Order: sequence, then structure tokens, then C-alpha cells
Amino acid sequence: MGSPTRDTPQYAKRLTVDAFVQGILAKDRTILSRAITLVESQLPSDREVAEKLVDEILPHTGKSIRIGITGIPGVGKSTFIEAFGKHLTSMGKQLAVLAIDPSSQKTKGSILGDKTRMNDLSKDEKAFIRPTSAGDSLGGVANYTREAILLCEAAGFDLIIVETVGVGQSEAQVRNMVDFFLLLMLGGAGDELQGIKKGIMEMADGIMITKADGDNLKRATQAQSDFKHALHLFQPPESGWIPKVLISSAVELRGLHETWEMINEFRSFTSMNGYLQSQRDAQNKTWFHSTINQILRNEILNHKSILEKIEMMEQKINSGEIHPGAAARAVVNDFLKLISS
Ligand SMILES: Nc1nc2c(ncn2[C@@H]2O[C@H](COP(=O)(O)OP(=O)(O)O)[C@@H](O)[C@H]2O)c(=O)[nH]1
Ligand SMILES: [Mg+2]
Repeated sequence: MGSPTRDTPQYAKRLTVDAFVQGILAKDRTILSRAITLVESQLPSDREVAEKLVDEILPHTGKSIRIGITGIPGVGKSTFIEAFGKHLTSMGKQLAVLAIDPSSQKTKGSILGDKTRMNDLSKDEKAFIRPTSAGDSLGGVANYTREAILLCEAAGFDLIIVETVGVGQSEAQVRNMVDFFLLLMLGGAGDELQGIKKGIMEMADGIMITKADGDNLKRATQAQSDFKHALHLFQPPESGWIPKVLISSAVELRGLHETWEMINEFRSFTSMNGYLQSQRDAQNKTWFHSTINQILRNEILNHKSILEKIEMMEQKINSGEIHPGAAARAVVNDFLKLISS
């Protein structure tokens, strides 16, 4: 099937929903990539097509394992994903990686860019790597990452990995769109040094001590046993799954098969006790409600008079004339009056 390339005139044109669906189900990488670009678009006309597309492919989703990988910049996320990814494809697995690329944000041309591209893995025909912008929108790693996961699933990938930027709220957002959340940490550096809050450790289904090679191996093994002890102090997670602590090295190819076994074990454990599905159901519910908020907010901000009112209210809040709750209520009341007139 000759799909349009950059050289053909059709490329500039938008595909129909049906052409997108057929292309994705036929595992056409170019069309998958274009579909992800479509769901990332903020244009209302694109949103409309994107929503139809995601709706159409929905029956073909849900069969992959969704994995989130987080950790501070430099901990070795991209390098680990590349080594782990190659291990998976050598076993015949098909893997999609959605790498949230911080270089497209403030730190333009970031030094991490090279690794994010995962040059070796991207040449592997069983792998699909898609750097996505961290997003300038309010939502940060917004709903389009969720939609991109679904598109990749419909294209038949067995595993979907989402690499986080490793700052602030993006962790919680990614946690809320994957089945298994893996936190990468360095051995020998204090938790505070690594900027890892207890809350993030509590979100993890697995902790990986990276760079366990050369002189670092001893420190990594020590950290492994320290973290195992530390995890005992936490509340048992809702899934009933006791998080595992592993060590890895992308240089000495350590811990890769163990990671795969851990994820498989998690999958059977949570399939048996129903948590895998109940977590996905809860995530969908959150997605649904946050989308209502987002759509409503966009509708409200669509009116010039409302934007002016908001600006005025901000000043009144600053000068202490009105409190934020009442100001918000006044804005929404104006909106309601506007749409009913
Ligand atoms: N020795 C060693 N170095 C590593 C390993 N993994 C990553 N690195 C190095 O650590 C740096 C940061 O890695 P990168 O994957 O870009 O980290 P990210 O920011 O978390 O994605 C790079 O210079 C890597 O070469 C490892 O397993 N062993
Ligand atoms: Mg990276």
C-alpha cells in the first residue's frame, strides 16, 4: 500500500479519519506518526478529527502493557529504555516509546537530546520511537499522550513505554496513564539529592538503581538493599503488589531480563486480582472528568469579554476587593449569562 510520503502532494493534506484508521491498523509507521501529530494539535478542527479517530480505534486498544519510566535528568532513563528495548525486540516483542523531550521546552537544544532520540533502537524495525514535546499547554504532559498510547496499541505494539521529563507534576500525570510505573535512581546519592520525594517513591511499582557497573556496582547493590528496607516503611499499595528493587547497567547489560520478568509478574498478579482493569477504569474516569474541565475552560476563555473580566478580577483579588472564590464565581456567572442570551 503506497502511503503518501513527504514528496507526494497528498502529504500536505489531512488524511480522512478512515484513512488514518486503516493505516494504523495496517501498522503503517508513517501514518501512525502523523496520527500522533494530529492528536497533539491544539487546533479545534484537528481536535475534532482526532477525537473521531481515537473513538474509531478504541476497540483495537488495551492489549499492551503500558509502562511509565521516571527519574531525574541524567539518571539514565533514555539509555536504559534503549538497552531494555533492544532486549525486548530480540525476544520478538514490538515496542513503542513515547519519549517526552524536554529539549523542546525552555532548554532549547538540550544536551539530553541525543539520548532521547535512541539512535540504535530507532533503527530497529520492531521498535517505534516518538519524541513528543513536553507541551506548553496548561496540562503539561496532556491528554494527547494518553491518545498517543491508544494509537500505538491499535497499531499492535506489545509494550508502550512513556519516558517522563522528570519534573514536578508530569510524574503524577504519567503515573495516571500507565499500568506499571518504574522509578530510576542512582546508588550512593541521597534521596534528597536526587530530588525524589517520598510521594514519587510511593507511586512506583518498581525501583531501578541504574549505572550498576564498574566501581559503581557495589554502591548500587548497597542502595538496592537500602531501598528494599525503606519500602517496608511505606503503606502497602492498593494493588497488593509489593514493589521490587532491581539494579541495571546499560553498559554491562545488567538487569534487563529481570525487568521484563518483573513486569510480566506484575501483569499476571494484577490481572488475577483485578487491579489491572480497575486501575485502567479509574484512569479513564479521571481522564473523562479532566477533559470536561478542560473543554469547559476552553469554552469560557473563548470569549473576549470573559478574558477582560478575568483580568479585572485578578486586579481586584490583588487589591483585596474580592476573594478568589467569589471572583471565579462572578466569571462563571458572566459566562452563563452570555451563553443563555
Ligand atoms: N556507566 C553507565 N552510564 C550510564 C548508564 N546509563 C546511562 N549512562 C550515562 O548517563 C548519562 C545520562 O543518560 P540518559 O539516558 O540521557 O539519562 P536521562 O536524562 O535519564 O534520559 C549519559 O551520559 C549516559 O551515557 C549505565 O548503565 N552505566
Ligand atoms: Mg532522557
